Amino acid sequence: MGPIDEAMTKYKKAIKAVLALPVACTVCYGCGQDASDADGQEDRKPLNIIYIMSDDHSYQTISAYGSRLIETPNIDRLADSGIVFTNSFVANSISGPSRACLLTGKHSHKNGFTDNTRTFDGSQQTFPKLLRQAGYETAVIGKWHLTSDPTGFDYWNILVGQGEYYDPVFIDNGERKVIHGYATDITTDIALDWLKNKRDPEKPFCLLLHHKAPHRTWMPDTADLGAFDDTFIPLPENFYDDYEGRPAAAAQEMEIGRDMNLIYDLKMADKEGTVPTGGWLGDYGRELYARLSPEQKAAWDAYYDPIIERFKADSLTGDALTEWKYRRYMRDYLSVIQSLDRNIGRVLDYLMESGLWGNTLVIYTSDQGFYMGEHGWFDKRFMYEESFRTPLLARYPGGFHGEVDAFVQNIDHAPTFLEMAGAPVPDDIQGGSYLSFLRTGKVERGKHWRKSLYYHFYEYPGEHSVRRHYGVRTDRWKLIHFYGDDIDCWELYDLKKDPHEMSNIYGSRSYRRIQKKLHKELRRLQALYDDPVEQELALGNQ
Ligand code: SGN
Ligand code: CA
Repeated sequence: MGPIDEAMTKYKKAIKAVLALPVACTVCYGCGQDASDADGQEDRKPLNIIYIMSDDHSYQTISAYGSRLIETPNIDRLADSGIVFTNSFVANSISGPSRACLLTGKHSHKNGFTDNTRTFDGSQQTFPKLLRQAGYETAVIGKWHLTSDPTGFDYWNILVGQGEYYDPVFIDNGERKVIHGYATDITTDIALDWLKNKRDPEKPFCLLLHHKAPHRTWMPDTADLGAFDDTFIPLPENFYDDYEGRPAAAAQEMEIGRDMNLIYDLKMADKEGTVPTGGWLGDYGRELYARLSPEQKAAWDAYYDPIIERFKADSLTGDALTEWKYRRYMRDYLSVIQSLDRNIGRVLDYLMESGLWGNTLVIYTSDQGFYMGEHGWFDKRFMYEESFRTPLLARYPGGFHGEVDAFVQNIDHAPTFLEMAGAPVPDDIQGGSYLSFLRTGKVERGKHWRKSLYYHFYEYPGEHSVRRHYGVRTDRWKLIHFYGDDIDCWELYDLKKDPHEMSNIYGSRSYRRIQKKLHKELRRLQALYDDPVEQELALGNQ
């Protein structure tokens, strides 16, 4: 065990000891004690909610999920005293749609925000509006990405569109302001300021704290440049995938080797301009660099210039170039996570210092998962595991501590928060409340929990060329239908035998029975969620 490992073990022990301290108060919003512990009864006042969501953070890069690439000690603090959901998924693996699912508790075809080109209809029912009616104060800070202005929030201060890493523009309740600094720090500063100085301390609150990090193009904070240069980064087992039997996987445009831009994504903009820009993306990459302040540029140059020189001297080609790109991508991505984790620590520290830790539900998740080189990819979109899954950790004061393997999906947050607030959950919400998992780790007695998940992705034609598809996943099987003018293809995976989804067994005689069962389950889910796509396609094909 090296010195860093030893320090980590000590740190984790110390944190566990603090978290295990007995606590007693039920009545106030600021004493720091676990609300439900005082007399063995539930809290009489509703808990606050802090929902922290990052953008494109893979479970593969969280130590609580067993990452060997990075330690995320602050995100792990939620695991140390709360729940790691080991089967957490999204309904549509892309930002805007994921956010619309969160707000409405409904699948994309019901909330209307099916892909990133849409504008969210802010007049519809959302959980922040319902929480407000139940007496909560609500705020959203950071990435919003739904085009229309937020509705249902007492306070909103959001990034424009995707947002920038450096000197980002925020829209503060309608007013645009450029803020000097690094997006993850600034988003956290704004959130802490709201918690400390702006909210009404008499009311329970719900804060949605949405980070831009670690979205493309993975620009680290100057403080974290080079933090992972000595980390061993192995290639994923299926890095060199040939996509045999999977035409949609073969048709994507998100391969690290072919599609990742040297300048835009990997920051190889040399001063002489000899590294080819690879089109407009590279030009845009040069612009991003040009926009840095002199101090930011100096830190950037000190780190990247020697790497650029070495890169030029090595003149890599073929697999060597692809693997170099992969490791550069990963080192930047991990550095961005380091800042994210540090900033989550700032929020948790404040909750502990202020006493809010004892009566606040804290969630950490991402808008979807992300490829860390699996199948040779970056980005998301597919119903394959790495992007269908999303990390989810939750710490409910006085609640369950451990792993929960029930299937949860991002449409479940809305009903959970409403139930927790004692507000009615409208019938048209499609997700289920996971409150009993938070409290006891189990499904409520006498109730059933889902055994299968429904997924539907729509953004095609679109960036990265992932075809439209829908599907069903059970604990062992996954059935997917890719559809559209240029594709009509079913895929079936046995996740037990083939966890990396390399072998499409659809149509194989030995799996005929399970295939039939999954088609039936898919039809059941499409009827349950009222998504008529399969019927529409069948009609179109007649
Ligand atoms: C941008 C990125 C894409 C990414 C989408 C969606 N390109 O368009 O790589 O898939 O966002 O991401 S970039 O050139 O602008 O970086 S999402 O998480 O916001 O849905
Ligand atoms: Ca995203």
